[in-house]
Amino acid sequence: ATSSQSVYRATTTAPVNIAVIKYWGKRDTTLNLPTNSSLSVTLSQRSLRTLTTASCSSIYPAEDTLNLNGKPQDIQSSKRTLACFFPLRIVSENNFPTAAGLASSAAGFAALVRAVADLYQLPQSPNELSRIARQGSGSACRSLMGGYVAWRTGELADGSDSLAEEVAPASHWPEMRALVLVVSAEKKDVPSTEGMQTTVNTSDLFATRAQSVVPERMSAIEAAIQARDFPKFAEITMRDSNTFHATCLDSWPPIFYMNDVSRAAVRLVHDINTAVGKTVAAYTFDAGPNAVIYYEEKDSELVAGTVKAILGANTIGWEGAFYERLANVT
Ligand code: 2P0
Repeated sequence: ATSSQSVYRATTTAPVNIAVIKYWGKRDTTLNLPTNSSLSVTLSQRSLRTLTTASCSSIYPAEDTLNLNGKPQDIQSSKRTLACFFPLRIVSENNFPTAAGLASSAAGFAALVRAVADLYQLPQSPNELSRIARQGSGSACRSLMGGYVAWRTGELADGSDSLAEEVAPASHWPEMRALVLVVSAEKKDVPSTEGMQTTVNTSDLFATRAQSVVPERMSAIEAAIQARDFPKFAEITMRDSNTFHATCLDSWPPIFYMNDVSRAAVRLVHDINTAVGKTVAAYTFDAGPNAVIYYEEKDSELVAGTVKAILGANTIGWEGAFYERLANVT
């Protein structure tokens, strides 16, 4: 092919991140600015990841296209996708269920922004790219970095200081493990964007969570991560998941993301911790019934083994029921 017919391509992957301090609520829906800061653990890309190729060529038709999981997508009607776009052809694939509360939009928009930045060889740092990814999906800004990542709510009206930053690399706490329990691969009933605005507009508990509960938890969990204090990290993680789901229940009409299997996982984790007399496991749930259980490698047999033995029959998967991940990004 002559150079005028060349196709320029960049392929990248981005990981899923699972929040331990949850993002829920926007103070600006256009710029996608959150009402509170959040903090997450980035999972390894060995299984839960988005693979995206961005390409451009003079031989392509003028229109931008996006193909997700083998199907052409209607991007012209999706303002959030267009906000991240140049004239391009994008092909993206998740190796896990899309929109099932497994952070597919986080990995998806992070991979999209990174692929486009790589294609055009843009000099921006991951922190700067996080500002773009945030406008696709809030949680996506935290998937541009590995390890422990905070998304600072920021104070400026234009959102320029609402960015993600690495709190600690994965190598800081190499014993950390995450077990992803796939309870359902169905698309969630209430999409996050819609659910969080219902909560912002109707829940009485919400303001307390955003204004006083979360800021204290952010400092406390950052200190726990720096000190590799698993019991502290675990308690804050479990409490924040519970508070987030409490504001969902307090919304009007109420929003339910957890189901009976999710609640069985909560009880089981508390039973394990009570039985051994210390906190060795922590659960967290996003906008869906699937559980992520954090534990340390030394407790793998006890935690992952017990959870698999007791809840294995109640979980489903797309390649088996369990997905064990190191919180390491390559
Ligand atoms: C989080 N979640 O911090 C929280 C916890 C779900 C529960 O971020 O509207 O898909 O696209 O900015 O990022 C899911 O919400 O929402 C989410 P948008 P997003 O991970």
